Formats: sequence, C-alpha cells, structure tokens
Amino acid sequence: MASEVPTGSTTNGEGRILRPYGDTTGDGMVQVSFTLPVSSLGAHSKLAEGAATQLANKMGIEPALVVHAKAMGPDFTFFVVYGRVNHLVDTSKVRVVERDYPLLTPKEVNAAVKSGLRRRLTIVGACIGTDAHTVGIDAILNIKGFAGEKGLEYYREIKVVNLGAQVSVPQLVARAQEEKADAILVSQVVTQRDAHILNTKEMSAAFREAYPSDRRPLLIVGGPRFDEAIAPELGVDRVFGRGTTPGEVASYLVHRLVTNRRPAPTKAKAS
Ligand code: B12
Repeated sequence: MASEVPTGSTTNGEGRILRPYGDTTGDGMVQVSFTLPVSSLGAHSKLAEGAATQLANKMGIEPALVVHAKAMGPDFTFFVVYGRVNHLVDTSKVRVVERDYPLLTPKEVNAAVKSGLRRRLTIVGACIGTDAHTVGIDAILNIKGFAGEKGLEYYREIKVVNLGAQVSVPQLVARAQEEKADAILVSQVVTQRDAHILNTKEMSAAFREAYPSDRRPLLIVGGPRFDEAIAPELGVDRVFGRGTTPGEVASYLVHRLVTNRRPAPTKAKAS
C-alpha cells in the first residue's frame, strides 16, 4: 500500500514532522516580509539590504536572500526575504481551537431557536473603540453575508441590531440592556498597540459589571488577527478569526444559547 505520509515529512508516532517547501519538497525555504526604519535611497541601498539580511539570519533564516526592497519614503524600506530555515514543525504539538459544535443550516438554526427558546434570539453587534472597519462584522450580520452564506439578518428567528462603527463600550452595554440581548458580537480589526486586546477586555469587564453573572449575554469577539485560543484571557465566550462564516456563528449561538443553555435561575418559593 502507498504511504500516506507526503515526501518531505516523517512521522513521530502521534503526528507528522514537516519542513517548509519552496523550490523542492522539504527544502526548508520560506519567504518573509517586513519594514525597517532604514533608508535604501542612493548610497544607502547596500546597508539597508545588509540590515534586512542580518535580521533574517537572527530569525533563523540562513542563507537569506533579499528578493525585494522598496523605499517607503526617505527613511523606511520594505523587504521581502527568501531563505532556508532548519526548524521543523511537529503537528502533534500544534494547539488550535477546533469547532466543538455541529454546523447547522439556516433552516435548522431557525427551527432550533423556535422550539428551544420560543422567541427570537436577539444579538447586538458593533465595532468598538475607534475601529471603523465594519466590513468584517457586516459580513457576519448583513443579509448579503460572506463566502456564499447569508448573514444572520437572513435568519427569521434571529433579530440583529447592528450598531456599526466606533461604538463606545457604555453605548454598547446600554443598547444590549435595552434590547435584552442574548449575545453581543464585537469586531476588532485594528491591532495597533494591542487595541483589539485592550478594547475587548474593557468590553467584557463592563458587561460583567453591568449584569449578574447568570444574566450576562454571550460575549463573542471577532477579527482577522485574534488568536482564537485567548477567549478566557479576554473574558469572552468565544473568539472567531479570519475567514469566519455566518453559518459558523449562527451554529455556535444555537449551541450555547439553545442546545446547551444555562438553566434560568429558579425563584425561591414563598413558604
Ligand atoms: C477596507 C479597509 C479599510 C477601510 C474600512 C472600511 C469599512 N467600512 O470597513 C478604511 C479605508 C476606512 C480603512 C481605514 C483604516 N485602516 Co484599514 N484596512 C482595510 C483592509 C484593506 C480590508 C479590511 C476588510 O474589509 N477585510 C475584509 C473582511 C471581510 O475581513 P475581516 O475584517 O477579517 O472579517 C472577517 C473575520 O475576521 C471575521 N470577523 C471580523 N469581525 C468579526 C466579528 C465577529 C463578531 C465575528 C464572529 C467574526 C468577525 O469574520 C469576517 C468574515 O470572515 C485592511 C487590509 C486587509 N487586507 O485586511 C486594512 C487594515 C485593516 N487597515 C489598517 C489601517 C492601519 C487603517 C487606518 C488606521 C489607516 C489610516 N492611517 O487612516 C484606518 C483606520 C480607520 C479606523 N478608525 O478604524 C491596517 C491595520 C493594521 C493594524 N495592525 O492594526 C490594515 C491591516 C492594513 C495594513 N496592512 O496596514 N481601512
């Protein structure tokens, strides 16, 4: 029988050991790009390329070849470097957040909400802080959707309140309370100075402050540069990254708010 292990990789019992592939399988070749605060204009070009090579060598790329250098104004240069790394990837040590709930069709989502909640599920979405990148949250919420899937507005049993861009945390909390939101969907695309981390932590802290723990809406954050594994550190229930589709989010909402819903607190009986 033919081996299922592709050329350029070996097995270690549990997983596979991989090497990058550039020109020939398993040759270890990678390509990286970065900008250095160094001029590459005129007489400075050799020094700039040398600086890029030195950085690449320190990153473990050896030999490193500068295949592209472009001045970004007088004081900065953008580089693309191609070269060999000796590092190996062990797939048995890769840690990722796997989807731990079934993917449902819109019809199944609607049916589950209708029979399980007996009312529409309300979600409030926004880009918080100064972030004005609404395309991502709109891809999830707007009816036209993303990647061939309709957005959550298409789901009959989901009420979507999309607050748009640059919403402050107090505004978001107030609207969530007004709407009696079941879930909050926040988008953070700008990551400069860790804005996405700080804003999300501020948001989750505000919701914990504003709600008793058993009444707090489900907190979901998404954006292209989030590590999906850091939900606990951010104080949210789930993080969705690059390429998320509306169906994944709708299915998660059903999983957490319908199928595995926390039981409502029982009222103490008068004696
Ligand atoms: C379009 C765009 C803009 C538009 C935004 C228009 C709009 N209405 O959204 C405009 C021109 C306004 C803009 C402005 C700026 N931008 Co801009 N912009 C982009 C660009 C080119 C595309 C972003 C995009 O639309 N992606 C498509 C969507 C569908 O993908 P997505 O956001 O990743 O969303 C998906 C997932 O992440 C996930 N998701 C996202 N949010 C959520 C939320 C939830 C709840 C869930 C479940 C999932 C989810 O689902 C989506 C579908 O899969 C990116 C570069 C790039 N190629 O990504 C830069 C980029 C994001 N911008 C950048 C910057 C720096 C800026 C500015 C600061 C530029 C400036 N100096 O003025 C300003 C900031 C404005 C502000 N106050 O926020 C940087 C950010 C760098 C960083 N490290 O933070 C980028 C990366 C460009 C770059 N390489 O430098 N920008």
